[in-house]
Amino acid sequence: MNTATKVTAYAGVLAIVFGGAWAAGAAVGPTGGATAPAATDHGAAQTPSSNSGDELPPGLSVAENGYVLKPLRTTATAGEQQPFQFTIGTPDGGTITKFDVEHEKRLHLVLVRRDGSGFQHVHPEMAADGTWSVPLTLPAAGSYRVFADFKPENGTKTTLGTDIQVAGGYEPKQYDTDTREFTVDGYTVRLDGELKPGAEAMVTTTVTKDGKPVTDLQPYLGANGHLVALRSADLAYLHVHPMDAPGAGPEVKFVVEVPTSGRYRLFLDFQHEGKVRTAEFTLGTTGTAPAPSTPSTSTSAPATPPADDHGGHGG
Ligand SMILES: [Cu+2]
Repeated sequence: MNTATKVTAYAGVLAIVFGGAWAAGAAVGPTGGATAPAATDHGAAQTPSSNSGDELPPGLSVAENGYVLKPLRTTATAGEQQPFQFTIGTPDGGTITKFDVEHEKRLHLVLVRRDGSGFQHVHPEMAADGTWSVPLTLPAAGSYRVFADFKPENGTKTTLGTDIQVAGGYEPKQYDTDTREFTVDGYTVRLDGELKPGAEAMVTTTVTKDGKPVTDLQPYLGANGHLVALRSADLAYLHVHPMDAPGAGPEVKFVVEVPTSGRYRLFLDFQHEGKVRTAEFTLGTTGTAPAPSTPSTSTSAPATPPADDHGGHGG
């Protein structure tokens, strides 16, 4: 137990003696999140729906909420399978070894090249000392963004990001037109719905094979599919909530929070006949952010931004 923790524990005892107001002050005291008190667990950091687009989305920083992503190496060789290893640490140099299971895993690792290509979603294994490891093959040169999505035990759900550099001739891809249909291994996946800046948007993905709807999708990470949405310009990692739906396809629906206008890359992992495949899409926002005080087309539209009653994001 470090000094800060001791101080807080002592403060907690005093708080019981001196009452509630004191407790509130102590709970957000000097611990900095590594020993995150319950008060911040579902607090301000988890309620992102300001309509301004100024709030920083997850995944843009290597350190947040009192956690630090520490890769052991930040370079890799194109086309070679190599272990990618990292720890989740605390600012004072500690290493976190206890994580909650979320979406069936203790940590989700998503990576994509900085141009928006080469998406991978893998699940590293953790050694007893807190070192996470996963074999990775990065197929081509470039800079790859890596996202670690996790929630330490008694901590805050967090997405941290860092980069892996792969030497060689880099031929970036340009995703500047909307792409709503993707074919992989004979499956065609379509994405319907519009992204509106500053609002939550529902998107529907539909999986077909040989022109027929697939109605026996298999659960993957606790849902019929798993969607990752990234802002193209900076690879911000957006809040996505899977929507409960009866049956097993062909439709899988998600709610995506789109903070700003611009273009987004969306990646759907779905499982059928024992194999997970990924469909990818490019989508620009349409329209403008809903103005809180301007009654427009809908007479029933609330004057306030849509409330985020979903808690954390569903990464
Ligand atoms: Cu995952």
